[in-house]
Amino acid sequence: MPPIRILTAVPICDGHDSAINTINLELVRQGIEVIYLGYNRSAKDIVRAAIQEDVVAVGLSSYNGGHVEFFGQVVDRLESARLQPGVSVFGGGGGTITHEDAAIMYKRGVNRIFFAGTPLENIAEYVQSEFSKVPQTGYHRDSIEPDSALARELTLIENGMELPLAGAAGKSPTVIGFTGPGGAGKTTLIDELVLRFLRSQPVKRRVAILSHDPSIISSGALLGDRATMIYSQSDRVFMRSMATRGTPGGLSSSTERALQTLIRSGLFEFILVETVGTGQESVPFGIQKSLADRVVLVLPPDYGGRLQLQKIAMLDVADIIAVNKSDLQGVRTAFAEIEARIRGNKKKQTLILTQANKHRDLGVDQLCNLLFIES
Ligand code: B12
Repeated sequence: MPPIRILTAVPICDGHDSAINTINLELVRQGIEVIYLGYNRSAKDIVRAAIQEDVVAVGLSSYNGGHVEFFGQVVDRLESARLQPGVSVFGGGGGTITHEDAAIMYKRGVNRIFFAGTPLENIAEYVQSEFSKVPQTGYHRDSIEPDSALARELTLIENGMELPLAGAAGKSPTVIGFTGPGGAGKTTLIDELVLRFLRSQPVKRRVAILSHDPSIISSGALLGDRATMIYSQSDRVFMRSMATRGTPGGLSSSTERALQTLIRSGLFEFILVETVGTGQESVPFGIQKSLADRVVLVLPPDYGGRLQLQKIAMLDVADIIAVNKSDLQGVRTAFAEIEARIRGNKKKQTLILTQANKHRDLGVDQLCNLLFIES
């Protein structure tokens, strides 16, 4: 049985994320793949993410007092998307959600509310028993959401089904791979690049993100890159989170087919693929970079010294090396050491400094030009 995939989030004007963080971890431990969207999220953003991720259910953690209306809005929006089967909505909010409120919420279509004091195992049991048998085989044929069929196709691919490649092979989008160790800032960098894409390209143009996170031993996964994304919450962005499901090296065994499907959909100008945090010997897009047109290695300045650099295989393969977090100490040394390391490769490789957590960073602008304009 493929793992159950659900989306969790905290509503708009609500920063109480401690409960959902605890619940997410318990669900992951029980083998569930949890896509976490983060806190302060609108009903529109939640439903867009649920459709793109093709989840069976949405779990909301609400403490701001607006739960009756907010849960209802999420249910209504999901119903209007006409997905088959529909996506269930459940959640909790400790003592802020009374039994009377819950009764109204059930009438509006909410599947289940968990009250204060519920043991976490009960929540995990509910998710397992309620959603493990939801069939995800059809193509959302009646859905009015253009992304829903593509999202379902990606689910079928991930679950190991052999599908004919649909869609015409028209103008191919540029596939850009992003890799590097965990904590280098890959997700924030991608989000900043998306912001520049949305601002500089005509409004009809869209971008896709295929983002990977590791599965843990019991087969669950916390797919949390969406929670870091600010600008990628846009109808012009199709984002899909994939768990590695046991495949080592940074990507999933389904990545290649998922990429072919995104390419042939004809919907995107660029496809940005983010690997999990990788180790020294990883070359996730292949030595010949068969999986991406361009590959960006994102490194933090504190990689541990010149000797460590010799061991990073991606330094021989990447087209662009972005030393991110360029506000940190030691960045000048890092730049000089990496420059010396790649000089011997005698390849056309570009080395730049970026600070993705800063607005209008010139290094990110430069990276954006290299990838979106000069590509
Ligand atoms: C911790 C906490 C905080 C922390 C939040 C830390 C964080 N990052 O989450 C801090 C101190 C920062 C904080 C701040 C504020 N808080 Co506060 N906070 C709480 C507190 C004490 C606990 C909430 C909690 O995390 N519980 C732990 C969870 C695990 O247990 P639980 O709530 O019982 O939930 C169970 C089930 O409901 C279920 N569940 C919960 N969510 C979900 C989701 C899913 C998907 C599922 C399946 C189940 C589920 O699982 C749990 C298992 O038993 C509550 C009071 C309380 N006792 O509930 C107030 C409370 C929620 N806060 C409150 C307020 C007012 C605020 C502030 C506005 C205060 C202020 N004036 O600044 C700010 C706003 C913060 C913001 N940005 O939104 C009020 C809300 C009142 C309301 N809505 O009418 C409360 C109720 C306190 C009160 N009695 O006044 N808060």
